Amino acid sequence: MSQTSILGRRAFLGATSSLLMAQPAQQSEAKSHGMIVHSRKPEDLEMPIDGFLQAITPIDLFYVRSHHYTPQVDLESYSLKVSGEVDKPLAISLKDLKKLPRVELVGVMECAGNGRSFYTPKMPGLQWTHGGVGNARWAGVRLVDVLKRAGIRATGKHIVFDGADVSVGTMPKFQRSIPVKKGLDPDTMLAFEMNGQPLPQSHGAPLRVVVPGWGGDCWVKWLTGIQVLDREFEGFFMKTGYRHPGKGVPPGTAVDPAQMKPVESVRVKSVIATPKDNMILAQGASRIAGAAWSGEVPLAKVEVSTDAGRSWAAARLTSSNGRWGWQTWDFAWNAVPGSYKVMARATDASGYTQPMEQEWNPSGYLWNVIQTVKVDVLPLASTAYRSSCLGCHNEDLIKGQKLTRAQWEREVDKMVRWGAQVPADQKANLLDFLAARYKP
Ligand code: HEC
Ligand SMILES: Nc1nc2c(c(=O)[nH]1)N[C@H]1C(S)=C(S)[C@@H](COP(=O)(O)O)O[C@H]1N2
Ligand SMILES: [Mo]
Repeated sequence: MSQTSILGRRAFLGATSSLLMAQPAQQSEAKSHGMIVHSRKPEDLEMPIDGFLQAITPIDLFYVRSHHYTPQVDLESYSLKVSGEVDKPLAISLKDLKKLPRVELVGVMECAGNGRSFYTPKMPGLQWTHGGVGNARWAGVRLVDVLKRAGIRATGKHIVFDGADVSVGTMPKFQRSIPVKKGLDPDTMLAFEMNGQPLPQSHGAPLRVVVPGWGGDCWVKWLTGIQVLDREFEGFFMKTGYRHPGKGVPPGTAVDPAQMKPVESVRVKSVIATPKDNMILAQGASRIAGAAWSGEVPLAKVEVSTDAGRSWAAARLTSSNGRWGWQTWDFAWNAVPGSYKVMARATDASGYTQPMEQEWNPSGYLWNVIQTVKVDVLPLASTAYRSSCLGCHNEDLIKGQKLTRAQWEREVDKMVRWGAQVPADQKANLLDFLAARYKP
């Protein structure tokens, strides 16, 4: 309670003391266009569901998750400090960093809390739906090359990253450590480019960590410091935040943080971008499509069901984003009139498939329950409903009615007087449809 009021107050002061805060505020306005805004300051933006149709997420649709206000890092004075269990502590300028071999990969980054809003019972935290995830082309240098230059010692077991963002109030700094094994992986990067552009401010300019396959919380932004430790980092975001029991627990239970492990790999998951929930489709050829990804264990396949999970058929992967990227997928559906529960499920190379039921955990991390999209497929004739009735208003006005066929006829006649166009040969069909669907 007191935490929120502190935040609220600061946000308020920030907004009114115009000049000082003007720049970050404007930036989030620009970026938030077309996004689901969870918070403007700190900046927390979610990608809308259509984003899952894109093989690479454009920067202006890429989600943003910042625990603190977005810092502006001064490039002139910037240097990356490397310290701890190393023989030669370093302070490297960006220019020198860029002299190391350049590497690139397409990598999906998913916030550990993505999908939190779907858990029951609810828990505090950003109420992400599907879009706390994005897939970008990252370019930079290998973390291992930097660590080698600093002469990492055998005593080094964990690597903690520090960013330039300053804590809001007395909230702990955002710092995360990863085990040395993952840090030495040639795919773990320090990125200064995203989708061929200099890393944008919201995404960590000038430098961020890229930890392929692992939750976004490890991908520290505005990176200023790397410290090699002989044990796991003991800060708040390791010991209290971003911990998972490693299995489902009875919904609503409190679990001792000591019984949980830091979130590392994300889990295999697929999202349906089209059709959307509660859509009305015309019978015939229809497209079911979306994106799927996995973490440490590679994605193996995506399947689609149109009968609530009773039977499954393979979807076609339509991108080639490599080992760490998400893949877009597509399924050609010959839709016959009826009501459907459309689902997609992804399976990883170990044979693990997304679950049908939630496996609850206290902070609502790693949601990957199979998504269900309800759609109604109408006979071609009843598509008169779509073309004649959903032009001026949507279904909301119609849904609430419980009318007999005779009442529907009077209603349709009234709409025709108001400008609706109902072809004469389709009126009977339309009335059958309305009377069957919205009846007393
Ligand atoms: C030319 C525009 C237009 C079209 C097309 C149209 N409607 Fe309406 N409809 C309206 C308006 C305007 C209202 C009244 C909104 C209000 O008063 O809040 C309305 C209201 C309704 C209502 C709420 C009850 C009522 O009578 O106010 C129903 C049910 C309805 N429409 C059904 C239909 C059906 C079924 C069709 C297809 C045959 C249709 N509408 C097509 C304009 C249209
Ligand atoms: N310095 C810093 N790095 C950070 C964060 C942060 O708040 N501060 N948020 C982390 C979290 S929780 C996620 S999910 C990703 C989000 O990265 P994005 O905003 O580029 O999508 O950044 C991570 N890196
Ligand atoms: Mo996150």
